[in-house]
Amino acid sequence: MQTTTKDRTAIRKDFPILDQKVHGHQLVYLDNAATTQKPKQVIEALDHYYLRDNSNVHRGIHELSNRSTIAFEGARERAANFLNARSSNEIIFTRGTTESINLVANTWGAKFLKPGDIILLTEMEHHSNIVPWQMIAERTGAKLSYIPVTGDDGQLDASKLDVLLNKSVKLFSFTHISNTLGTVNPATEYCARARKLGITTLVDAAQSIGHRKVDVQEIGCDFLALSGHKMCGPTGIGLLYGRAEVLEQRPPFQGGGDMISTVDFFESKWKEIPHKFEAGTPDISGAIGLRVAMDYLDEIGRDRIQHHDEQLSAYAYDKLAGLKDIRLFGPKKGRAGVVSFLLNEVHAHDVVTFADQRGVALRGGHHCNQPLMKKLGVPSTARASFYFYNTTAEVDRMVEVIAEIQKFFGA
Ligand code: C6P
Repeated sequence: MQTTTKDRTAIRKDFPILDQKVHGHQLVYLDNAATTQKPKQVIEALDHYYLRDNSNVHRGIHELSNRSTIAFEGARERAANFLNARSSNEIIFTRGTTESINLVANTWGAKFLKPGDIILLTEMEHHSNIVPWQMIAERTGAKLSYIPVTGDDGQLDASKLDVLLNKSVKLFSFTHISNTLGTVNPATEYCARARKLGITTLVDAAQSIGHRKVDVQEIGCDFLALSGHKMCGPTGIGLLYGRAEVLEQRPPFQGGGDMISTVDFFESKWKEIPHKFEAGTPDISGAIGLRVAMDYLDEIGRDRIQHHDEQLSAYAYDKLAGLKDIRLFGPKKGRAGVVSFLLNEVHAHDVVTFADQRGVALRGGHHCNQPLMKKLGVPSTARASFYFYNTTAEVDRMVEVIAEIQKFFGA
Protein backbone atom coordinates (compact mmCIF):
# COMPACT_ATOMS: atom_id res chain seq x y z
CA MET A 1 0.00 0.00 0.00
CA GLN A 2 1.47 3.32 -1.03
CA THR A 3 0.22 5.13 2.04
CA THR A 4 1.17 8.75 2.46
CA THR A 5 2.55 9.64 5.88
CA LYS A 6 -0.90 10.94 6.71
CA ASP A 7 -2.60 7.71 5.70
CA ARG A 8 -0.25 5.67 7.79
CA THR A 9 -0.48 7.98 10.78
CA ALA A 10 -4.27 7.85 10.57
CA ILE A 11 -4.22 4.07 10.27
CA ARG A 12 -1.90 3.69 13.25
CA LYS A 13 -4.21 5.91 15.31
CA ASP A 14 -6.86 3.22 14.86
CA PHE A 15 -4.53 0.81 16.69
CA PRO A 16 -3.77 2.42 20.07
CA ILE A 17 -1.98 -0.77 21.21
CA LEU A 18 0.89 0.02 18.82
CA ASP A 19 1.63 3.24 20.66
CA GLN A 20 3.36 1.89 23.74
CA LYS A 21 6.78 1.16 25.14
CA VAL A 22 7.87 -2.40 25.86
CA HIS A 23 10.90 -2.84 28.13
CA GLY A 24 11.55 0.89 27.73
CA HIS A 25 11.50 0.82 23.90
CA GLN A 26 8.87 1.76 21.35
CA LEU A 27 6.92 -1.41 20.48
CA VAL A 28 7.56 -2.79 17.00
CA TYR A 29 4.91 -5.47 16.50
CA LEU A 30 6.02 -7.97 13.87
CA ASP A 31 4.07 -11.05 14.95
CA ASN A 32 1.05 -10.53 12.73
CA ALA A 33 0.99 -14.08 11.37
CA ALA A 34 0.26 -15.26 14.93
CA THR A 35 -2.47 -12.67 15.39
CA THR A 36 -3.07 -9.18 14.07
CA GLN A 37 -3.91 -6.19 16.22
CA LYS A 38 -7.50 -4.95 16.33
CA PRO A 39 -8.57 -1.46 15.27
CA LYS A 40 -10.64 0.73 17.60
CA GLN A 41 -13.64 0.21 15.32
CA VAL A 42 -13.71 -3.53 16.12
CA ILE A 43 -13.19 -2.98 19.85
CA GLU A 44 -15.96 -0.36 19.91
CA ALA A 45 -18.35 -2.72 18.09
CA LEU A 46 -17.79 -5.35 20.81
CA ASP A 47 -18.37 -2.70 23.48
CA HIS A 48 -21.52 -1.51 21.78
CA TYR A 49 -22.89 -5.03 21.50
CA TYR A 50 -22.35 -5.84 25.18
CA LEU A 51 -23.49 -2.41 26.40
CA ARG A 52 -26.68 -2.22 24.31
CA ASP A 53 -27.71 -5.39 22.47
CA ASN A 54 -26.42 -8.50 24.28
CA SER A 55 -28.89 -11.37 24.02
CA ASN A 56 -29.07 -14.87 22.56
CA VAL A 57 -29.75 -15.40 18.84
CA HIS A 58 -32.47 -17.31 16.96
CA ARG A 59 -34.45 -18.04 20.15
CA GLY A 60 -36.03 -14.97 21.66
CA ILE A 61 -38.90 -12.89 20.42
CA HIS A 62 -37.94 -9.83 22.44
CA GLU A 63 -36.22 -6.76 21.06
CA LEU A 64 -32.66 -7.48 22.21
CA SER A 65 -32.76 -11.02 20.84
CA ASN A 66 -34.06 -9.68 17.54
CA ARG A 67 -31.23 -7.15 17.41
CA SER A 68 -28.63 -9.83 18.17
CA THR A 69 -30.07 -12.17 15.54
CA ILE A 70 -30.14 -9.45 12.90
CA ALA A 71 -26.53 -8.45 13.71
CA PHE A 72 -25.32 -12.08 13.74
CA GLU A 73 -27.03 -13.07 10.51
CA GLY A 74 -25.94 -9.74 9.00
CA ALA A 75 -22.35 -10.76 9.77
CA ARG A 76 -22.91 -13.99 7.86
CA GLU A 77 -24.23 -12.02 4.86
CA ARG A 78 -21.22 -9.71 5.05
CA ALA A 79 -18.85 -12.69 5.18
CA ALA A 80 -20.48 -14.19 2.08
CA ASN A 81 -19.99 -10.87 0.32
CA PHE A 82 -16.37 -10.56 1.56
CA LEU A 83 -15.52 -14.00 0.14
CA ASN A 84 -17.81 -13.65 -2.89
CA ALA A 85 -19.70 -16.80 -1.92
CA ARG A 86 -22.92 -17.35 -3.84
CA SER A 87 -25.03 -17.41 -0.69
CA SER A 88 -24.74 -16.85 3.05
CA ASN A 89 -25.87 -20.49 3.41
CA GLU A 90 -22.31 -21.37 2.42
CA ILE A 91 -20.86 -19.62 5.49
CA ILE A 92 -20.49 -21.55 8.75
CA PHE A 93 -19.26 -19.79 11.87
CA THR A 94 -16.54 -21.70 13.71
CA ARG A 95 -13.88 -20.87 16.30
CA GLY A 96 -11.25 -20.46 13.58
CA THR A 97 -9.24 -22.24 10.91
CA THR A 98 -8.44 -25.21 13.14
CA GLU A 99 -12.08 -25.90 13.96
CA SER A 100 -13.12 -25.34 10.34
CA ILE A 101 -10.69 -28.00 9.11
CA ASN A 102 -11.72 -30.40 11.89
CA LEU A 103 -15.35 -29.83 10.88
CA VAL A 104 -14.61 -30.89 7.31
CA ALA A 105 -12.56 -33.89 8.43
CA ASN A 106 -15.27 -35.09 10.80
CA THR A 107 -18.26 -34.57 8.51
CA TRP A 108 -17.20 -34.76 4.86
CA GLY A 109 -14.17 -36.93 5.69
CA ALA A 110 -16.03 -39.33 7.98
CA LYS A 111 -18.79 -39.81 5.39
CA PHE A 112 -16.83 -40.01 2.14
CA LEU A 113 -13.32 -41.31 2.86
CA LYS A 114 -12.77 -45.02 2.32
CA PRO A 115 -9.78 -47.35 2.86
CA GLY A 116 -7.08 -46.58 0.31
CA ASP A 117 -8.33 -43.07 -0.56
CA ILE A 118 -5.54 -40.49 -0.62
CA ILE A 119 -5.66 -37.21 1.26
CA LEU A 120 -3.10 -35.01 -0.51
CA LEU A 121 -1.40 -32.30 1.59
CA THR A 122 1.85 -30.36 1.23
CA GLU A 123 4.98 -30.39 3.36
CA MET A 124 4.40 -26.75 4.32
CA GLU A 125 1.08 -27.35 6.08
CA HIS A 126 0.33 -26.04 9.55
CA HIS A 127 -0.44 -28.76 12.12
CA SER A 128 -4.11 -27.72 11.81
CA ASN A 129 -4.09 -29.05 8.26
CA ILE A 130 -2.23 -32.26 9.11
CA VAL A 131 -3.41 -33.63 12.46
CA PRO A 132 -7.19 -33.68 11.72
CA TRP A 133 -6.41 -35.66 8.53
CA GLN A 134 -4.17 -38.08 10.40
CA MET A 135 -6.99 -38.67 12.88
CA ILE A 136 -9.64 -39.22 10.21
CA ALA A 137 -7.27 -41.38 8.15
CA GLU A 138 -6.87 -43.66 11.14
CA ARG A 139 -10.65 -43.95 11.44
CA THR A 140 -11.42 -44.46 7.75
CA GLY A 141 -8.35 -46.26 6.39
CA ALA A 142 -7.49 -43.36 4.06
CA LYS A 143 -3.81 -42.52 3.50
CA LEU A 144 -1.86 -39.27 3.58
CA SER A 145 0.46 -38.10 0.84
CA TYR A 146 2.55 -34.89 0.70
CA ILE A 147 3.77 -32.65 -2.10
CA PRO A 148 7.41 -31.97 -1.21
CA VAL A 149 8.93 -28.55 -0.54
CA THR A 150 12.05 -28.11 -2.68
CA GLY A 151 14.25 -26.55 0.05
CA ASP A 152 15.00 -23.20 1.69
CA ASP A 153 13.41 -21.39 -1.27
CA GLY A 154 10.07 -22.71 -0.02
CA GLN A 155 8.47 -23.80 -3.29
CA LEU A 156 6.33 -26.84 -3.86
CA ASP A 157 7.90 -29.35 -6.22
CA ALA A 158 5.80 -28.92 -9.39
CA SER A 159 7.01 -32.17 -10.98
CA LYS A 160 5.92 -34.16 -7.91
CA LEU A 161 2.57 -32.39 -7.90
CA ASP A 162 2.01 -33.65 -11.46
CA VAL A 163 2.45 -37.22 -10.25
CA LEU A 164 0.79 -36.99 -6.84
CA LEU A 165 -2.38 -35.20 -7.94
CA ASN A 166 -4.02 -38.24 -9.48
CA LYS A 167 -7.32 -40.11 -9.48
CA SER A 168 -6.65 -41.94 -6.18
CA VAL A 169 -6.76 -38.60 -4.41
CA LYS A 170 -10.10 -37.86 -2.73
CA LEU A 171 -9.15 -34.57 -1.09
CA PHE A 172 -6.45 -31.99 -1.84
CA SER A 173 -6.00 -29.65 1.12
CA PHE A 174 -3.31 -26.98 1.03
CA THR A 175 -2.35 -23.67 2.53
CA HIS A 176 -2.83 -20.56 0.43
CA ILE A 177 0.12 -18.80 2.14
CA SER A 178 2.74 -20.56 4.25
CA ASN A 179 3.00 -19.13 7.77
CA THR A 180 6.73 -19.94 7.94
CA LEU A 181 7.97 -19.51 4.38
CA GLY A 182 5.75 -16.73 3.07
CA THR A 183 5.17 -18.82 -0.08
CA VAL A 184 1.96 -17.99 -1.96
CA ASN A 185 0.50 -21.10 -3.54
CA PRO A 186 -1.49 -20.78 -6.80
CA ALA A 187 -4.82 -21.74 -5.27
CA THR A 188 -6.90 -21.16 -8.42
CA GLU A 189 -4.64 -23.32 -10.56
CA TYR A 190 -4.50 -26.14 -7.97
CA CYS A 191 -8.27 -26.18 -7.53
CA ALA A 192 -8.86 -26.21 -11.30
CA ARG A 193 -6.50 -29.16 -11.71
CA ALA A 194 -8.12 -31.04 -8.83
CA ARG A 195 -11.63 -30.32 -10.11
CA LYS A 196 -10.79 -31.85 -13.51
CA LEU A 197 -10.01 -35.09 -11.68
CA GLY A 198 -13.12 -34.89 -9.47
CA ILE A 199 -11.04 -34.20 -6.34
CA THR A 200 -12.54 -32.19 -3.46
CA THR A 201 -10.42 -29.18 -2.39
CA LEU A 202 -9.88 -27.33 0.86
CA VAL A 203 -7.89 -24.10 1.04
CA ASP A 204 -6.37 -23.04 4.36
CA ALA A 205 -6.70 -19.26 4.07
CA ALA A 206 -5.54 -18.45 7.62
CA GLN A 207 -2.59 -16.40 6.33
CA SER A 208 -4.18 -14.96 3.19
CA ILE A 209 -7.63 -13.85 4.24
CA GLY A 210 -6.59 -10.57 5.85
CA HIS A 211 -3.84 -9.86 3.34
CA ARG A 212 -5.34 -10.02 -0.15
CA LYS A 213 -8.58 -10.56 -2.04
CA VAL A 214 -9.86 -14.08 -1.50
CA ASP A 215 -12.71 -14.88 -3.88
CA VAL A 216 -14.01 -18.41 -3.40
CA GLN A 217 -15.73 -18.54 -6.79
CA GLU A 218 -12.60 -17.41 -8.59
CA ILE A 219 -10.46 -19.88 -6.62
CA GLY A 220 -13.04 -22.59 -7.29
CA CYS A 221 -12.49 -24.46 -4.02
CA ASP A 222 -15.01 -26.69 -2.26
CA PHE A 223 -14.00 -25.54 1.23
CA LEU A 224 -12.03 -22.61 2.59
CA ALA A 225 -11.05 -22.15 6.24
CA LEU A 226 -10.09 -18.92 8.00
CA SER A 227 -9.59 -17.27 11.40
CA GLY A 228 -11.00 -13.86 12.31
CA HIS A 229 -8.13 -12.94 14.62
CA LYS A 230 -5.63 -12.95 11.72
CA MET A 231 -7.65 -10.28 9.89
CA CYS A 232 -8.20 -7.60 12.57
CA GLY A 233 -11.15 -9.48 14.10
CA PRO A 234 -11.58 -10.91 17.58
CA THR A 235 -10.12 -14.24 18.70
CA GLY A 236 -12.48 -17.22 18.94
CA ILE A 237 -14.36 -16.61 15.70
CA GLY A 238 -13.66 -17.96 12.24
CA LEU A 239 -15.40 -19.30 9.19
CA LEU A 240 -15.73 -22.31 7.04
CA TYR A 241 -16.87 -21.62 3.51
CA GLY A 242 -18.36 -24.68 1.84
CA ARG A 243 -19.90 -24.97 -1.60
CA ALA A 244 -23.64 -25.46 -0.97
CA GLU A 245 -23.83 -28.71 -2.97
CA VAL A 246 -21.00 -30.21 -0.92
CA LEU A 247 -22.34 -28.97 2.43
CA GLU A 248 -25.82 -30.33 1.79
CA GLN A 249 -24.55 -33.90 1.44
CA ARG A 250 -22.77 -33.88 4.77
CA PRO A 251 -23.94 -34.97 8.21
CA PRO A 252 -23.86 -32.44 11.10
CA PHE A 253 -20.68 -31.80 13.10
CA GLN A 254 -21.79 -31.48 16.73
CA GLY A 255 -25.25 -32.13 18.13
CA GLY A 256 -27.17 -29.81 20.43
CA GLY A 257 -29.42 -26.78 20.45
CA ASP A 258 -29.93 -24.52 17.44
CA MET A 259 -28.88 -27.11 14.83
CA ILE A 260 -32.10 -29.15 14.95
CA SER A 261 -35.52 -28.74 13.43
CA THR A 262 -37.19 -31.34 15.70
CA VAL A 263 -36.00 -33.60 18.51
CA ASP A 264 -37.79 -36.69 19.80
CA PHE A 265 -36.64 -39.15 22.45
CA PHE A 266 -34.87 -41.44 20.00
CA GLU A 267 -34.24 -39.39 16.90
CA SER A 268 -33.84 -35.83 15.68
CA LYS A 269 -33.99 -33.90 12.43
CA TRP A 270 -31.51 -31.25 11.39
CA LYS A 271 -31.94 -27.73 10.16
CA GLU A 272 -30.84 -26.80 6.65
CA ILE A 273 -27.32 -25.53 5.96
CA PRO A 274 -25.54 -23.65 7.42
CA HIS A 275 -27.38 -23.99 10.76
CA LYS A 276 -27.05 -27.76 10.98
CA PHE A 277 -23.30 -27.21 11.46
CA GLU A 278 -23.68 -24.68 14.28
CA ALA A 279 -24.71 -26.36 17.53
CA GLY A 280 -25.18 -24.32 20.70
CA THR A 281 -24.90 -20.60 21.34
CA PRO A 282 -22.44 -19.17 18.83
CA ASP A 283 -19.82 -16.46 19.37
CA ILE A 284 -22.27 -13.65 18.63
CA SER A 285 -20.03 -10.74 19.57
CA GLY A 286 -17.15 -12.37 17.67
CA ALA A 287 -19.22 -12.50 14.48
CA ILE A 288 -20.21 -8.86 14.92
CA GLY A 289 -16.57 -7.85 15.50
CA LEU A 290 -15.52 -9.88 12.46
CA ARG A 291 -18.02 -8.03 10.30
CA VAL A 292 -16.55 -4.70 11.36
CA ALA A 293 -13.04 -6.05 10.67
CA MET A 294 -14.14 -6.95 7.13
CA ASP A 295 -15.53 -3.45 6.63
CA TYR A 296 -12.28 -2.00 7.95
CA LEU A 297 -10.09 -4.07 5.60
CA ASP A 298 -12.24 -3.17 2.62
CA GLU A 299 -12.07 0.49 3.54
CA ILE A 300 -8.28 0.32 3.40
CA GLY A 301 -8.40 -1.84 0.27
CA ARG A 302 -7.30 -5.45 0.08
CA ASP A 303 -5.19 -4.88 -3.05
CA ARG A 304 -3.39 -2.09 -1.25
CA ILE A 305 -2.81 -4.30 1.79
CA GLN A 306 -1.32 -7.00 -0.45
CA HIS A 307 0.92 -4.51 -2.18
CA HIS A 308 2.17 -3.10 1.12
CA ASP A 309 2.85 -6.62 2.50
CA GLU A 310 4.84 -7.51 -0.61
CA GLN A 311 6.87 -4.31 -0.55
CA LEU A 312 7.66 -4.51 3.15
CA SER A 313 8.50 -8.18 2.98
CA ALA A 314 10.82 -7.71 -0.02
CA TYR A 315 12.47 -4.78 1.77
CA ALA A 316 12.97 -6.85 4.94
CA TYR A 317 14.28 -9.85 2.98
CA ASP A 318 16.85 -7.74 1.13
CA LYS A 319 17.98 -5.98 4.30
CA LEU A 320 18.35 -9.24 6.21
CA ALA A 321 20.16 -10.84 3.26
CA GLY A 322 22.72 -8.05 3.64
CA LEU A 323 23.72 -9.37 7.10
CA LYS A 324 26.42 -12.00 7.31
CA ASP A 325 25.82 -15.50 8.63
CA ILE A 326 22.08 -15.48 8.20
CA ARG A 327 19.96 -18.19 6.62
CA LEU A 328 16.73 -17.00 5.06
CA PHE A 329 13.76 -19.20 4.23
CA GLY A 330 11.08 -18.87 1.57
CA PRO A 331 11.03 -17.49 -1.95
CA LYS A 332 13.26 -14.57 -2.89
CA LYS A 333 10.51 -13.01 -4.97
CA GLY A 334 6.70 -12.94 -4.81
CA ARG A 335 6.58 -13.66 -1.10
CA ALA A 336 3.78 -12.70 1.30
CA GLY A 337 4.44 -10.60 4.41
CA VAL A 338 6.41 -13.24 6.29
CA VAL A 339 10.21 -13.60 6.61
CA SER A 340 11.78 -16.51 8.51
CA PHE A 341 15.48 -16.67 9.28
CA LEU A 342 18.18 -18.25 11.43
CA LEU A 343 21.40 -16.74 12.68
CA ASN A 344 24.37 -19.07 12.81
CA GLU A 345 24.84 -20.50 16.30
CA VAL A 346 22.03 -18.44 17.85
CA HIS A 347 18.85 -20.29 18.76
CA ALA A 348 15.66 -18.67 17.42
CA HIS A 349 14.33 -18.37 20.99
CA ASP A 350 17.41 -16.34 21.98
CA VAL A 351 16.87 -14.07 18.97
CA VAL A 352 13.24 -13.48 19.92
CA THR A 353 13.99 -13.01 23.65
CA PHE A 354 16.73 -10.48 22.88
CA ALA A 355 14.54 -8.64 20.34
CA ASP A 356 11.73 -8.48 22.90
CA GLN A 357 14.09 -6.68 25.31
CA ARG A 358 14.42 -4.03 22.58
CA GLY A 359 10.64 -3.79 22.10
CA VAL A 360 10.59 -5.83 18.86
CA ALA A 361 7.95 -8.59 18.88
CA LEU A 362 9.00 -11.52 16.65
CA ARG A 363 8.10 -15.18 16.87
CA GLY A 364 10.54 -18.04 17.34
CA GLY A 365 9.83 -21.76 17.22
CA HIS A 366 8.46 -24.35 14.82
CA HIS A 367 5.35 -22.21 14.12
CA CYS A 368 3.21 -25.39 14.21
CA ASN A 369 5.17 -26.61 11.17
CA GLN A 370 7.18 -29.44 12.74
CA PRO A 371 7.20 -31.62 9.59
CA LEU A 372 8.41 -28.63 7.54
CA MET A 373 11.17 -27.94 10.11
CA LYS A 374 12.23 -31.57 9.80
CA LYS A 375 12.35 -31.20 6.03
CA LEU A 376 14.46 -28.04 6.30
CA GLY A 377 16.70 -29.73 8.88
CA VAL A 378 16.19 -27.06 11.57
CA PRO A 379 14.43 -27.17 14.95
CA SER A 380 12.93 -23.71 14.61
CA THR A 381 13.20 -20.34 12.91
CA ALA A 382 12.83 -16.71 13.96
CA ARG A 383 10.01 -15.02 12.08
CA ALA A 384 8.92 -11.48 11.33
CA SER A 385 5.43 -11.04 9.89
CA PHE A 386 4.00 -7.75 8.67
CA TYR A 387 0.71 -5.96 8.29
CA PHE A 388 -0.54 -2.75 6.74
CA TYR A 389 0.22 -0.70 9.86
CA ASN A 390 3.91 -1.65 9.83
CA THR A 391 6.47 0.72 8.35
CA THR A 392 9.89 0.51 6.72
CA ALA A 393 11.25 2.35 9.77
CA GLU A 394 10.07 -0.59 11.89
CA VAL A 395 11.84 -3.04 9.55
CA ASP A 396 14.99 -0.93 9.85
CA ARG A 397 14.67 -1.09 13.64
CA MET A 398 14.30 -4.89 13.52
CA VAL A 399 17.38 -5.27 11.31
CA GLU A 400 19.36 -2.98 13.62
CA VAL A 401 18.38 -5.15 16.61
CA ILE A 402 19.30 -8.35 14.73
CA ALA A 403 22.72 -6.90 13.92
CA GLU A 404 23.07 -6.13 17.65
CA ILE A 405 22.12 -9.74 18.48
CA GLN A 406 24.81 -11.03 16.14
CA LYS A 407 27.36 -8.80 17.83
CA PHE A 408 26.23 -9.82 21.31
CA PHE A 409 26.41 -13.56 20.57
CA GLY A 410 29.54 -13.19 18.47
CA ALA A 411 27.65 -14.97 15.69
N1 C6P B 1 -0.66 -19.92 12.66
C1 C6P B 1 1.26 -18.67 13.44
O1 C6P B 1 1.78 -18.99 12.37
P1 C6P B 1 -5.99 -20.90 14.31
O2 C6P B 1 -5.10 -21.19 15.48
O3 C6P B 1 -7.08 -21.93 14.16
O4 C6P B 1 -6.50 -19.50 14.32
O5 C6P B 1 -5.07 -20.95 13.00
C2 C6P B 1 -4.33 -22.11 12.72
C3 C6P B 1 -3.51 -21.92 11.48
C4 C6P B 1 -3.85 -22.67 10.36
N2 C6P B 1 -3.17 -22.52 9.21
C5 C6P B 1 -2.17 -21.64 9.08
C6 C6P B 1 -1.48 -21.50 7.77
C7 C6P B 1 -1.77 -20.89 10.19
O6 C6P B 1 -0.75 -20.04 10.06
C8 C6P B 1 -2.44 -21.04 11.42
C9 C6P B 1 -2.01 -20.29 12.65
C10 C6P B 1 -0.13 -19.13 13.76
O7 C6P B 1 1.86 -17.98 14.28
C11 C6P B 1 -0.17 -19.87 15.08
S1 C6P B 1 0.80 -21.32 15.09
